[in-house]
Amino acid sequence: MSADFYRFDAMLTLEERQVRDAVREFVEREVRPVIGACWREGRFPIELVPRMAELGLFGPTLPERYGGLDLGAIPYGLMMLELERGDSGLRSFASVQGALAMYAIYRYGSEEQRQRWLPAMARGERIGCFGLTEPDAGSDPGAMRTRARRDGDAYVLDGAKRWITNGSIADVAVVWARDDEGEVAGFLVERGTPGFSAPEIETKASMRASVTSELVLEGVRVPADQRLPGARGLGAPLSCLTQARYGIAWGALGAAIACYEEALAYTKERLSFGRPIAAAQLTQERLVDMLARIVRGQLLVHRLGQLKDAGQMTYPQVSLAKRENARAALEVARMARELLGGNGISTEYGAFRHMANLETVDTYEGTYEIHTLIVGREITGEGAFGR
Ligand code: TGC
Ligand code: FAD
Repeated sequence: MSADFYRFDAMLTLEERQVRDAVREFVEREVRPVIGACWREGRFPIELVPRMAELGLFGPTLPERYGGLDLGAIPYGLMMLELERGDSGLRSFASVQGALAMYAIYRYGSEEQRQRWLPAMARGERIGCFGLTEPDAGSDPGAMRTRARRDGDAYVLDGAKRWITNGSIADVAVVWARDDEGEVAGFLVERGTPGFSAPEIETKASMRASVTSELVLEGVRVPADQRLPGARGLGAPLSCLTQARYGIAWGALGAAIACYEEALAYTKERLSFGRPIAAAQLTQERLVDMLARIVRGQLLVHRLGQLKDAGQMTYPQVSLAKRENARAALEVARMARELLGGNGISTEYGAFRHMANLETVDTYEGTYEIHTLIVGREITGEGAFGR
């Protein structure tokens, strides 16, 4: 029995199933066999990037003239789900490349900036990152300290970003900073620009098959035409987060489904006290709890996708879905790890790796608490963030 308990499949169109199947097959054939070792070694499998590009995983909802596939929200979500069935780190790569860096350039960039970066990024020939979080400004990005001072025909950037996915391997960093007027603005900072470096964070016990970095900006001179002309104010980077959070709400379910399927198969095979552990009532309760979270999550993101395509999706709706599905997936992974007993802590199985990754998924792109407060503000009209 797969995780498709409510015939979710039947809600999908033929095109949606084809897109999903292509990514599923890639993950089965090319990701699953190597990902446990990559994770153990703390290595992002960068050799998979060209194949991911071929599958259209980078910016697939963007128009074809920029290298996208003009895909709708549901097939995009299915892509993220299947990718994260393999590993959250791979989905993170695609989210940052497509929904954060490419989306920022698409939505706020000049035509020249779009032409220069988007098709090459869609082909996976150029890698992007998105620098919003700082050492002292994570949940509250409005408290950012990075500054962009105008100096003739350039801006001079000073500051630091932290926890930046793809940072050390990126050709271009979308960096958010306050300008002389105190407005949040976006800048395209290219690798190799003097004063700019991106040291990798090597201490992660989560997302080990993903590159995460600091961005150091010390007097970095960026030509004025590398400012994103359409981005003014904090709403610009936050609107990019809405795109990525949407994909994460789908993606997290992929990790949950991988954990559920692994635990179900394992408990049917594994004997204890002379019978499969799947025959124990307590095991069945766990399995049903896992399945229930997955089914709820599937229905939630499918409806969210419909709203997105209809142009009716609001960012608090996205917050609710990210909050629920990231937390549900983490709970599913924890239950799977437990059901696998000692094997549950081994990277020969997926449960622990997914569980550790999902600790990040629950935190990044807005923590559980921040999404609670976003939805809380929406329904009460009262902001409770503290500022
Ligand atoms: P606030 O007054 O609420 O908002 C300022 C302006 O922005 C608008 N806005 C949004 N627009 C689109 N989408 C959203 N999600 C938006 N959230 C807010 C808002 O309407 C307002 O517009 P306007 O026209 O009225 O000016 O700003 P605030 O400073 O009070 O902040 C609110 C808060 C806490 C919700 C926001 O700061 C927040 O979302 N914090 C969480 C930060 C976060 O999620 N960081 C993620 C960094 S990127 C990342 O983690 C990548 S990991 C990716 C991967 O590897 O997959
Ligand atoms: P804090 O903001 O310091 O929060 C700490 C705790 O306090 C949390 O539990 C939080 O919920 C709670 N808290 C904070 N404020 C409140 C409040 N008002 N009420 C109640 N509780 C509160 N960022 C990027 O910009 N780009 C990236 O590519 C990126 N990739 C990432 C990859 C990884 C592996 C990780 C771990 C993070 C990444 N991030 C990235 C950063 C991520 O978005 C932040 O870690 C996240 O937004 C939380 O910020 P923080 O770590 O500073 O935690």
